[in-house]
Amino acid sequence: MLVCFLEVIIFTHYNHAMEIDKYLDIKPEVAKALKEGAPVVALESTIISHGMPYPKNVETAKNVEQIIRDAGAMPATIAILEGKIKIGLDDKELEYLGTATDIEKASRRDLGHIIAKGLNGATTVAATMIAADLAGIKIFVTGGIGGVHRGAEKTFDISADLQELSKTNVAVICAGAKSILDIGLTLEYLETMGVPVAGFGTDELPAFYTRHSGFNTDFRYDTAKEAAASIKTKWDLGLNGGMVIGNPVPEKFEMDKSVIDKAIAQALSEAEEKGIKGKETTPFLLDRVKQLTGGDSLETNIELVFNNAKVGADIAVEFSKLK
Ligand code: PSU
Ligand code: MN
Repeated sequence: MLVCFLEVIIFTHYNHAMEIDKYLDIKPEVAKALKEGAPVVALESTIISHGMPYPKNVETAKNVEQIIRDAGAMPATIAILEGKIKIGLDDKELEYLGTATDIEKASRRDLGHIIAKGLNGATTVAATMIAADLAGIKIFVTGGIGGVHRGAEKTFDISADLQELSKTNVAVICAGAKSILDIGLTLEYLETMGVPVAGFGTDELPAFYTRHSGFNTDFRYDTAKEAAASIKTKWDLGLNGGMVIGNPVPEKFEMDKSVIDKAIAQALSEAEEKGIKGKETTPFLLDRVKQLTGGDSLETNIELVFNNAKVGADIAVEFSKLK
């Protein structure tokens, strides 16, 4: 009876693994690093397809990968291409993501549909976490996470990124959340869902373009080693879910708070006027803020991602030593 029970468990588990394999396409150098337990860093693709203009988007994606390699880790940019979950992209694929117009924004809800139809998708934070977890990657670097939108008490607009952080075991290194969101409510939501939020070298959650949001984080880590130990301990305790590590943009690339606040206020009122809803909201706001602030915000955006890549790679290196 026990043997039979175990067989069912093992068989079901094996079957699930087989089914996943047919959807996943892991780049050989990434597969090798994972097999050896070497440090690997996941990267999202929405930032390439929807977040920055060409050619800066592709240039940035390549530079981010190089920064991660230089810090001793293996980069794995994640996207859905022709219905396959690609873990690790080559230069041609990065170029395609940065130029093509048939790339859908893919979050948790969209994955099954996009993959079944053989379509292309740029993965959000939530979807990148899911894909990274399937491949066995535990550390993920991005620019900013989604969150609770301003006025969410009326619109119910809360990013699926937050639910994902409560259940999928991937740590996210980011520059906090843009103030297109309600940062205070985002932190309340994460607290309710049991997601730890830490500042890297700061007591505050950064506000993406600026180093300060006025909201303190729960914890502060000053070294990659401390951050890695905290992540490892959480999962050792069986506490599922991710962790947010907020890394502020370097001071010399920070934006002027009044400039960015003004652009955000205008973008929000335009979104309301136009009745923008659902998955269009975040891309609309990001795009308007970008246009209203001109080249400055793009420069800041690029620099903060570089900074996150270095810190994320250092954390991945420390994390790999703990296993
Ligand atoms: N915030 C940013 N830049 C981004 C995003 C958010 O500052 O590129 C993207 C990320 O991919 C994030 C997604 O996961 O938007 C959240 O979208 P939504 O709010 O629709 O869940
Ligand atoms: Mn939303």
